[in-house]
Amino acid sequence: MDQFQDQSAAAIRQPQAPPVVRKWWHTATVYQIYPRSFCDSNGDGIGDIPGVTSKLDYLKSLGIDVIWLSPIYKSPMDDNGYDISDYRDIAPEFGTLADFDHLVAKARKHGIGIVLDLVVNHTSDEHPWFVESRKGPGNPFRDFYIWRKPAEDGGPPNGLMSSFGGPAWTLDSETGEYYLHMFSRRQPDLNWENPEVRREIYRMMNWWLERDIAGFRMDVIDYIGKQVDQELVKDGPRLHEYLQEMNRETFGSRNILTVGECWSATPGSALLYSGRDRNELSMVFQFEHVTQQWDEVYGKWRPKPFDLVTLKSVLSKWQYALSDDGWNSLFWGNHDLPRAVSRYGDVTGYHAESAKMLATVLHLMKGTPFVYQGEEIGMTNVPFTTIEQYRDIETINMHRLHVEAGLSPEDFIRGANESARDNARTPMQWSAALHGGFTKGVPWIEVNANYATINAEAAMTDESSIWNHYRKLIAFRKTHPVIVYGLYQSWLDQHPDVFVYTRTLDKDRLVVIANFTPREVPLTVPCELAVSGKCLISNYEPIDALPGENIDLKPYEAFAILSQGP
Ligand code: TEU
Ligand code: CA
Repeated sequence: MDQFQDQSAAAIRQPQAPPVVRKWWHTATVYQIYPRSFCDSNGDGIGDIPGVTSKLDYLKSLGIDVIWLSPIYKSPMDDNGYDISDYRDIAPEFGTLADFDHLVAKARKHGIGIVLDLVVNHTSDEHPWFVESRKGPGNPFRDFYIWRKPAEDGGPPNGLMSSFGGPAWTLDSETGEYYLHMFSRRQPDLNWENPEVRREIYRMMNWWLERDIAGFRMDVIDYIGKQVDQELVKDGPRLHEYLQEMNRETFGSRNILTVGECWSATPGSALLYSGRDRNELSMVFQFEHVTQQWDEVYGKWRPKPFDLVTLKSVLSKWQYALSDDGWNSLFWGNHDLPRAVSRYGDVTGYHAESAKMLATVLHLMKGTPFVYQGEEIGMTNVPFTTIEQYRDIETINMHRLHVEAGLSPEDFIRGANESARDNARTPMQWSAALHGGFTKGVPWIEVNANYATINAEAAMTDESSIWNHYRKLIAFRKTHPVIVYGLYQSWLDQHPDVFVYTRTLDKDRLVVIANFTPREVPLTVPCELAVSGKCLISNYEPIDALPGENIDLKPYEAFAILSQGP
């Protein structure tokens, strides 16, 4: 026992049987593709579906099972496709329906399923439903969206605010009423209380399911039960009723993966979404480990200093809460978040070590891991210096609002360098060729200048690369049930520098130890963790035994030791 071992009270939990119903996605690893930034096949500077298809061999050799494709539907691209104007067609810059069908079929041949992004909280203002809706109260589509009369002073009906800044209401001069948009004014919110809206969405979902997709990632799905007049948006009273209806009417009888994006999820609500008898979703994305790092006032634009004790407490809380029922998603990054290695690692001193450490910690937890494109080669945040280099509507809007409110442009850029969504959206770095091999034309957003050293081609030929580390972790999930179903327990919760946890299944025990700092850290190993076995993975020399005494961890050192009983 040492000073950091504070959990003797939480006596060692007894390993128990794995969940009765095993699902294919329990052993799967998902890879997220942001199509615009992945691979451009025709030189117009924009990634596209044939580009994705051309990289299936790459993804196969990484070992992933599922691709989550960010939206590829027809869209004016106000929010890069999260504003859909036709749910049953593909954006021309991304290709055609035939290209999509070809991708699905070819991916299946590689053993890879395609998960589509389902964006049904809102549409584009160019969607024919909205074009009709805004014609006026008599129109049959009026109630497809959320219209309200102005407040008495003529202003917005209430105080709801858009995620992208400013009021969530825009006055439509045509009819003198306001419509709701929780995101940009070009993304009007659908009215889920209208049964016809729900019916149309379910028909559309079934149309895609017939095309043999492997599932849906559901954009801001915790918004659909909103009660606008109560200013209640997330986790509204009818949310779970709608999800159960959706499940019944669409994918319930199919063996697919569904994951809801739920910024409001708590361990309690996650059990409602993903509990075994709930007939809702496979799992949700929760964001507590992300938002606990945000400033109370300025949010992500002024992140707090990294605090490992808090991060561990959040991740462990979720591991414990969904230990016997429900299922966790595991992720460090996505297309909205900064690059993981920039946020949690050290890109200057220990780029490879820290990227591998992060992968080790995440992939050996219980849940389904999600890898965001480029994470597997350690892509980093991009050091843009002016607002003109950014493309994201959120960043551009927030820049205007913050600068108007008195923030200096330099301070804003400093925050954007850490938190802007474009950090994740610079093109995938394939090789040391011009523009990182992403395009033969001019990329829609600048490539990160570090592509000369950080690129897939270099990573794949280097036995000790971050890429090969990911590859091993992804493969172990297939061969080691303890990674998939083992009981999770955390250790040394108050230790400020080191993350320690164990996974236990039958006679198998995995001990995972990770140093989250660029310093050497001496560690007193709790005697319960003394083990000898074999080193499953490490980012320095393999270690296959732990004495129940002091060890010295190298900067960002992370390893896992597997002991298998008789
Ligand atoms: O994101 C939901 C969302 O709330 C984000 O806007 C989030 O608050 C922000 O990115 C944090 O920095 C989803 C999609 O993932 C995002 O890309 C879309 O812009 C948004 O919905 C609207 O569809
Ligand atoms: Ca293209």
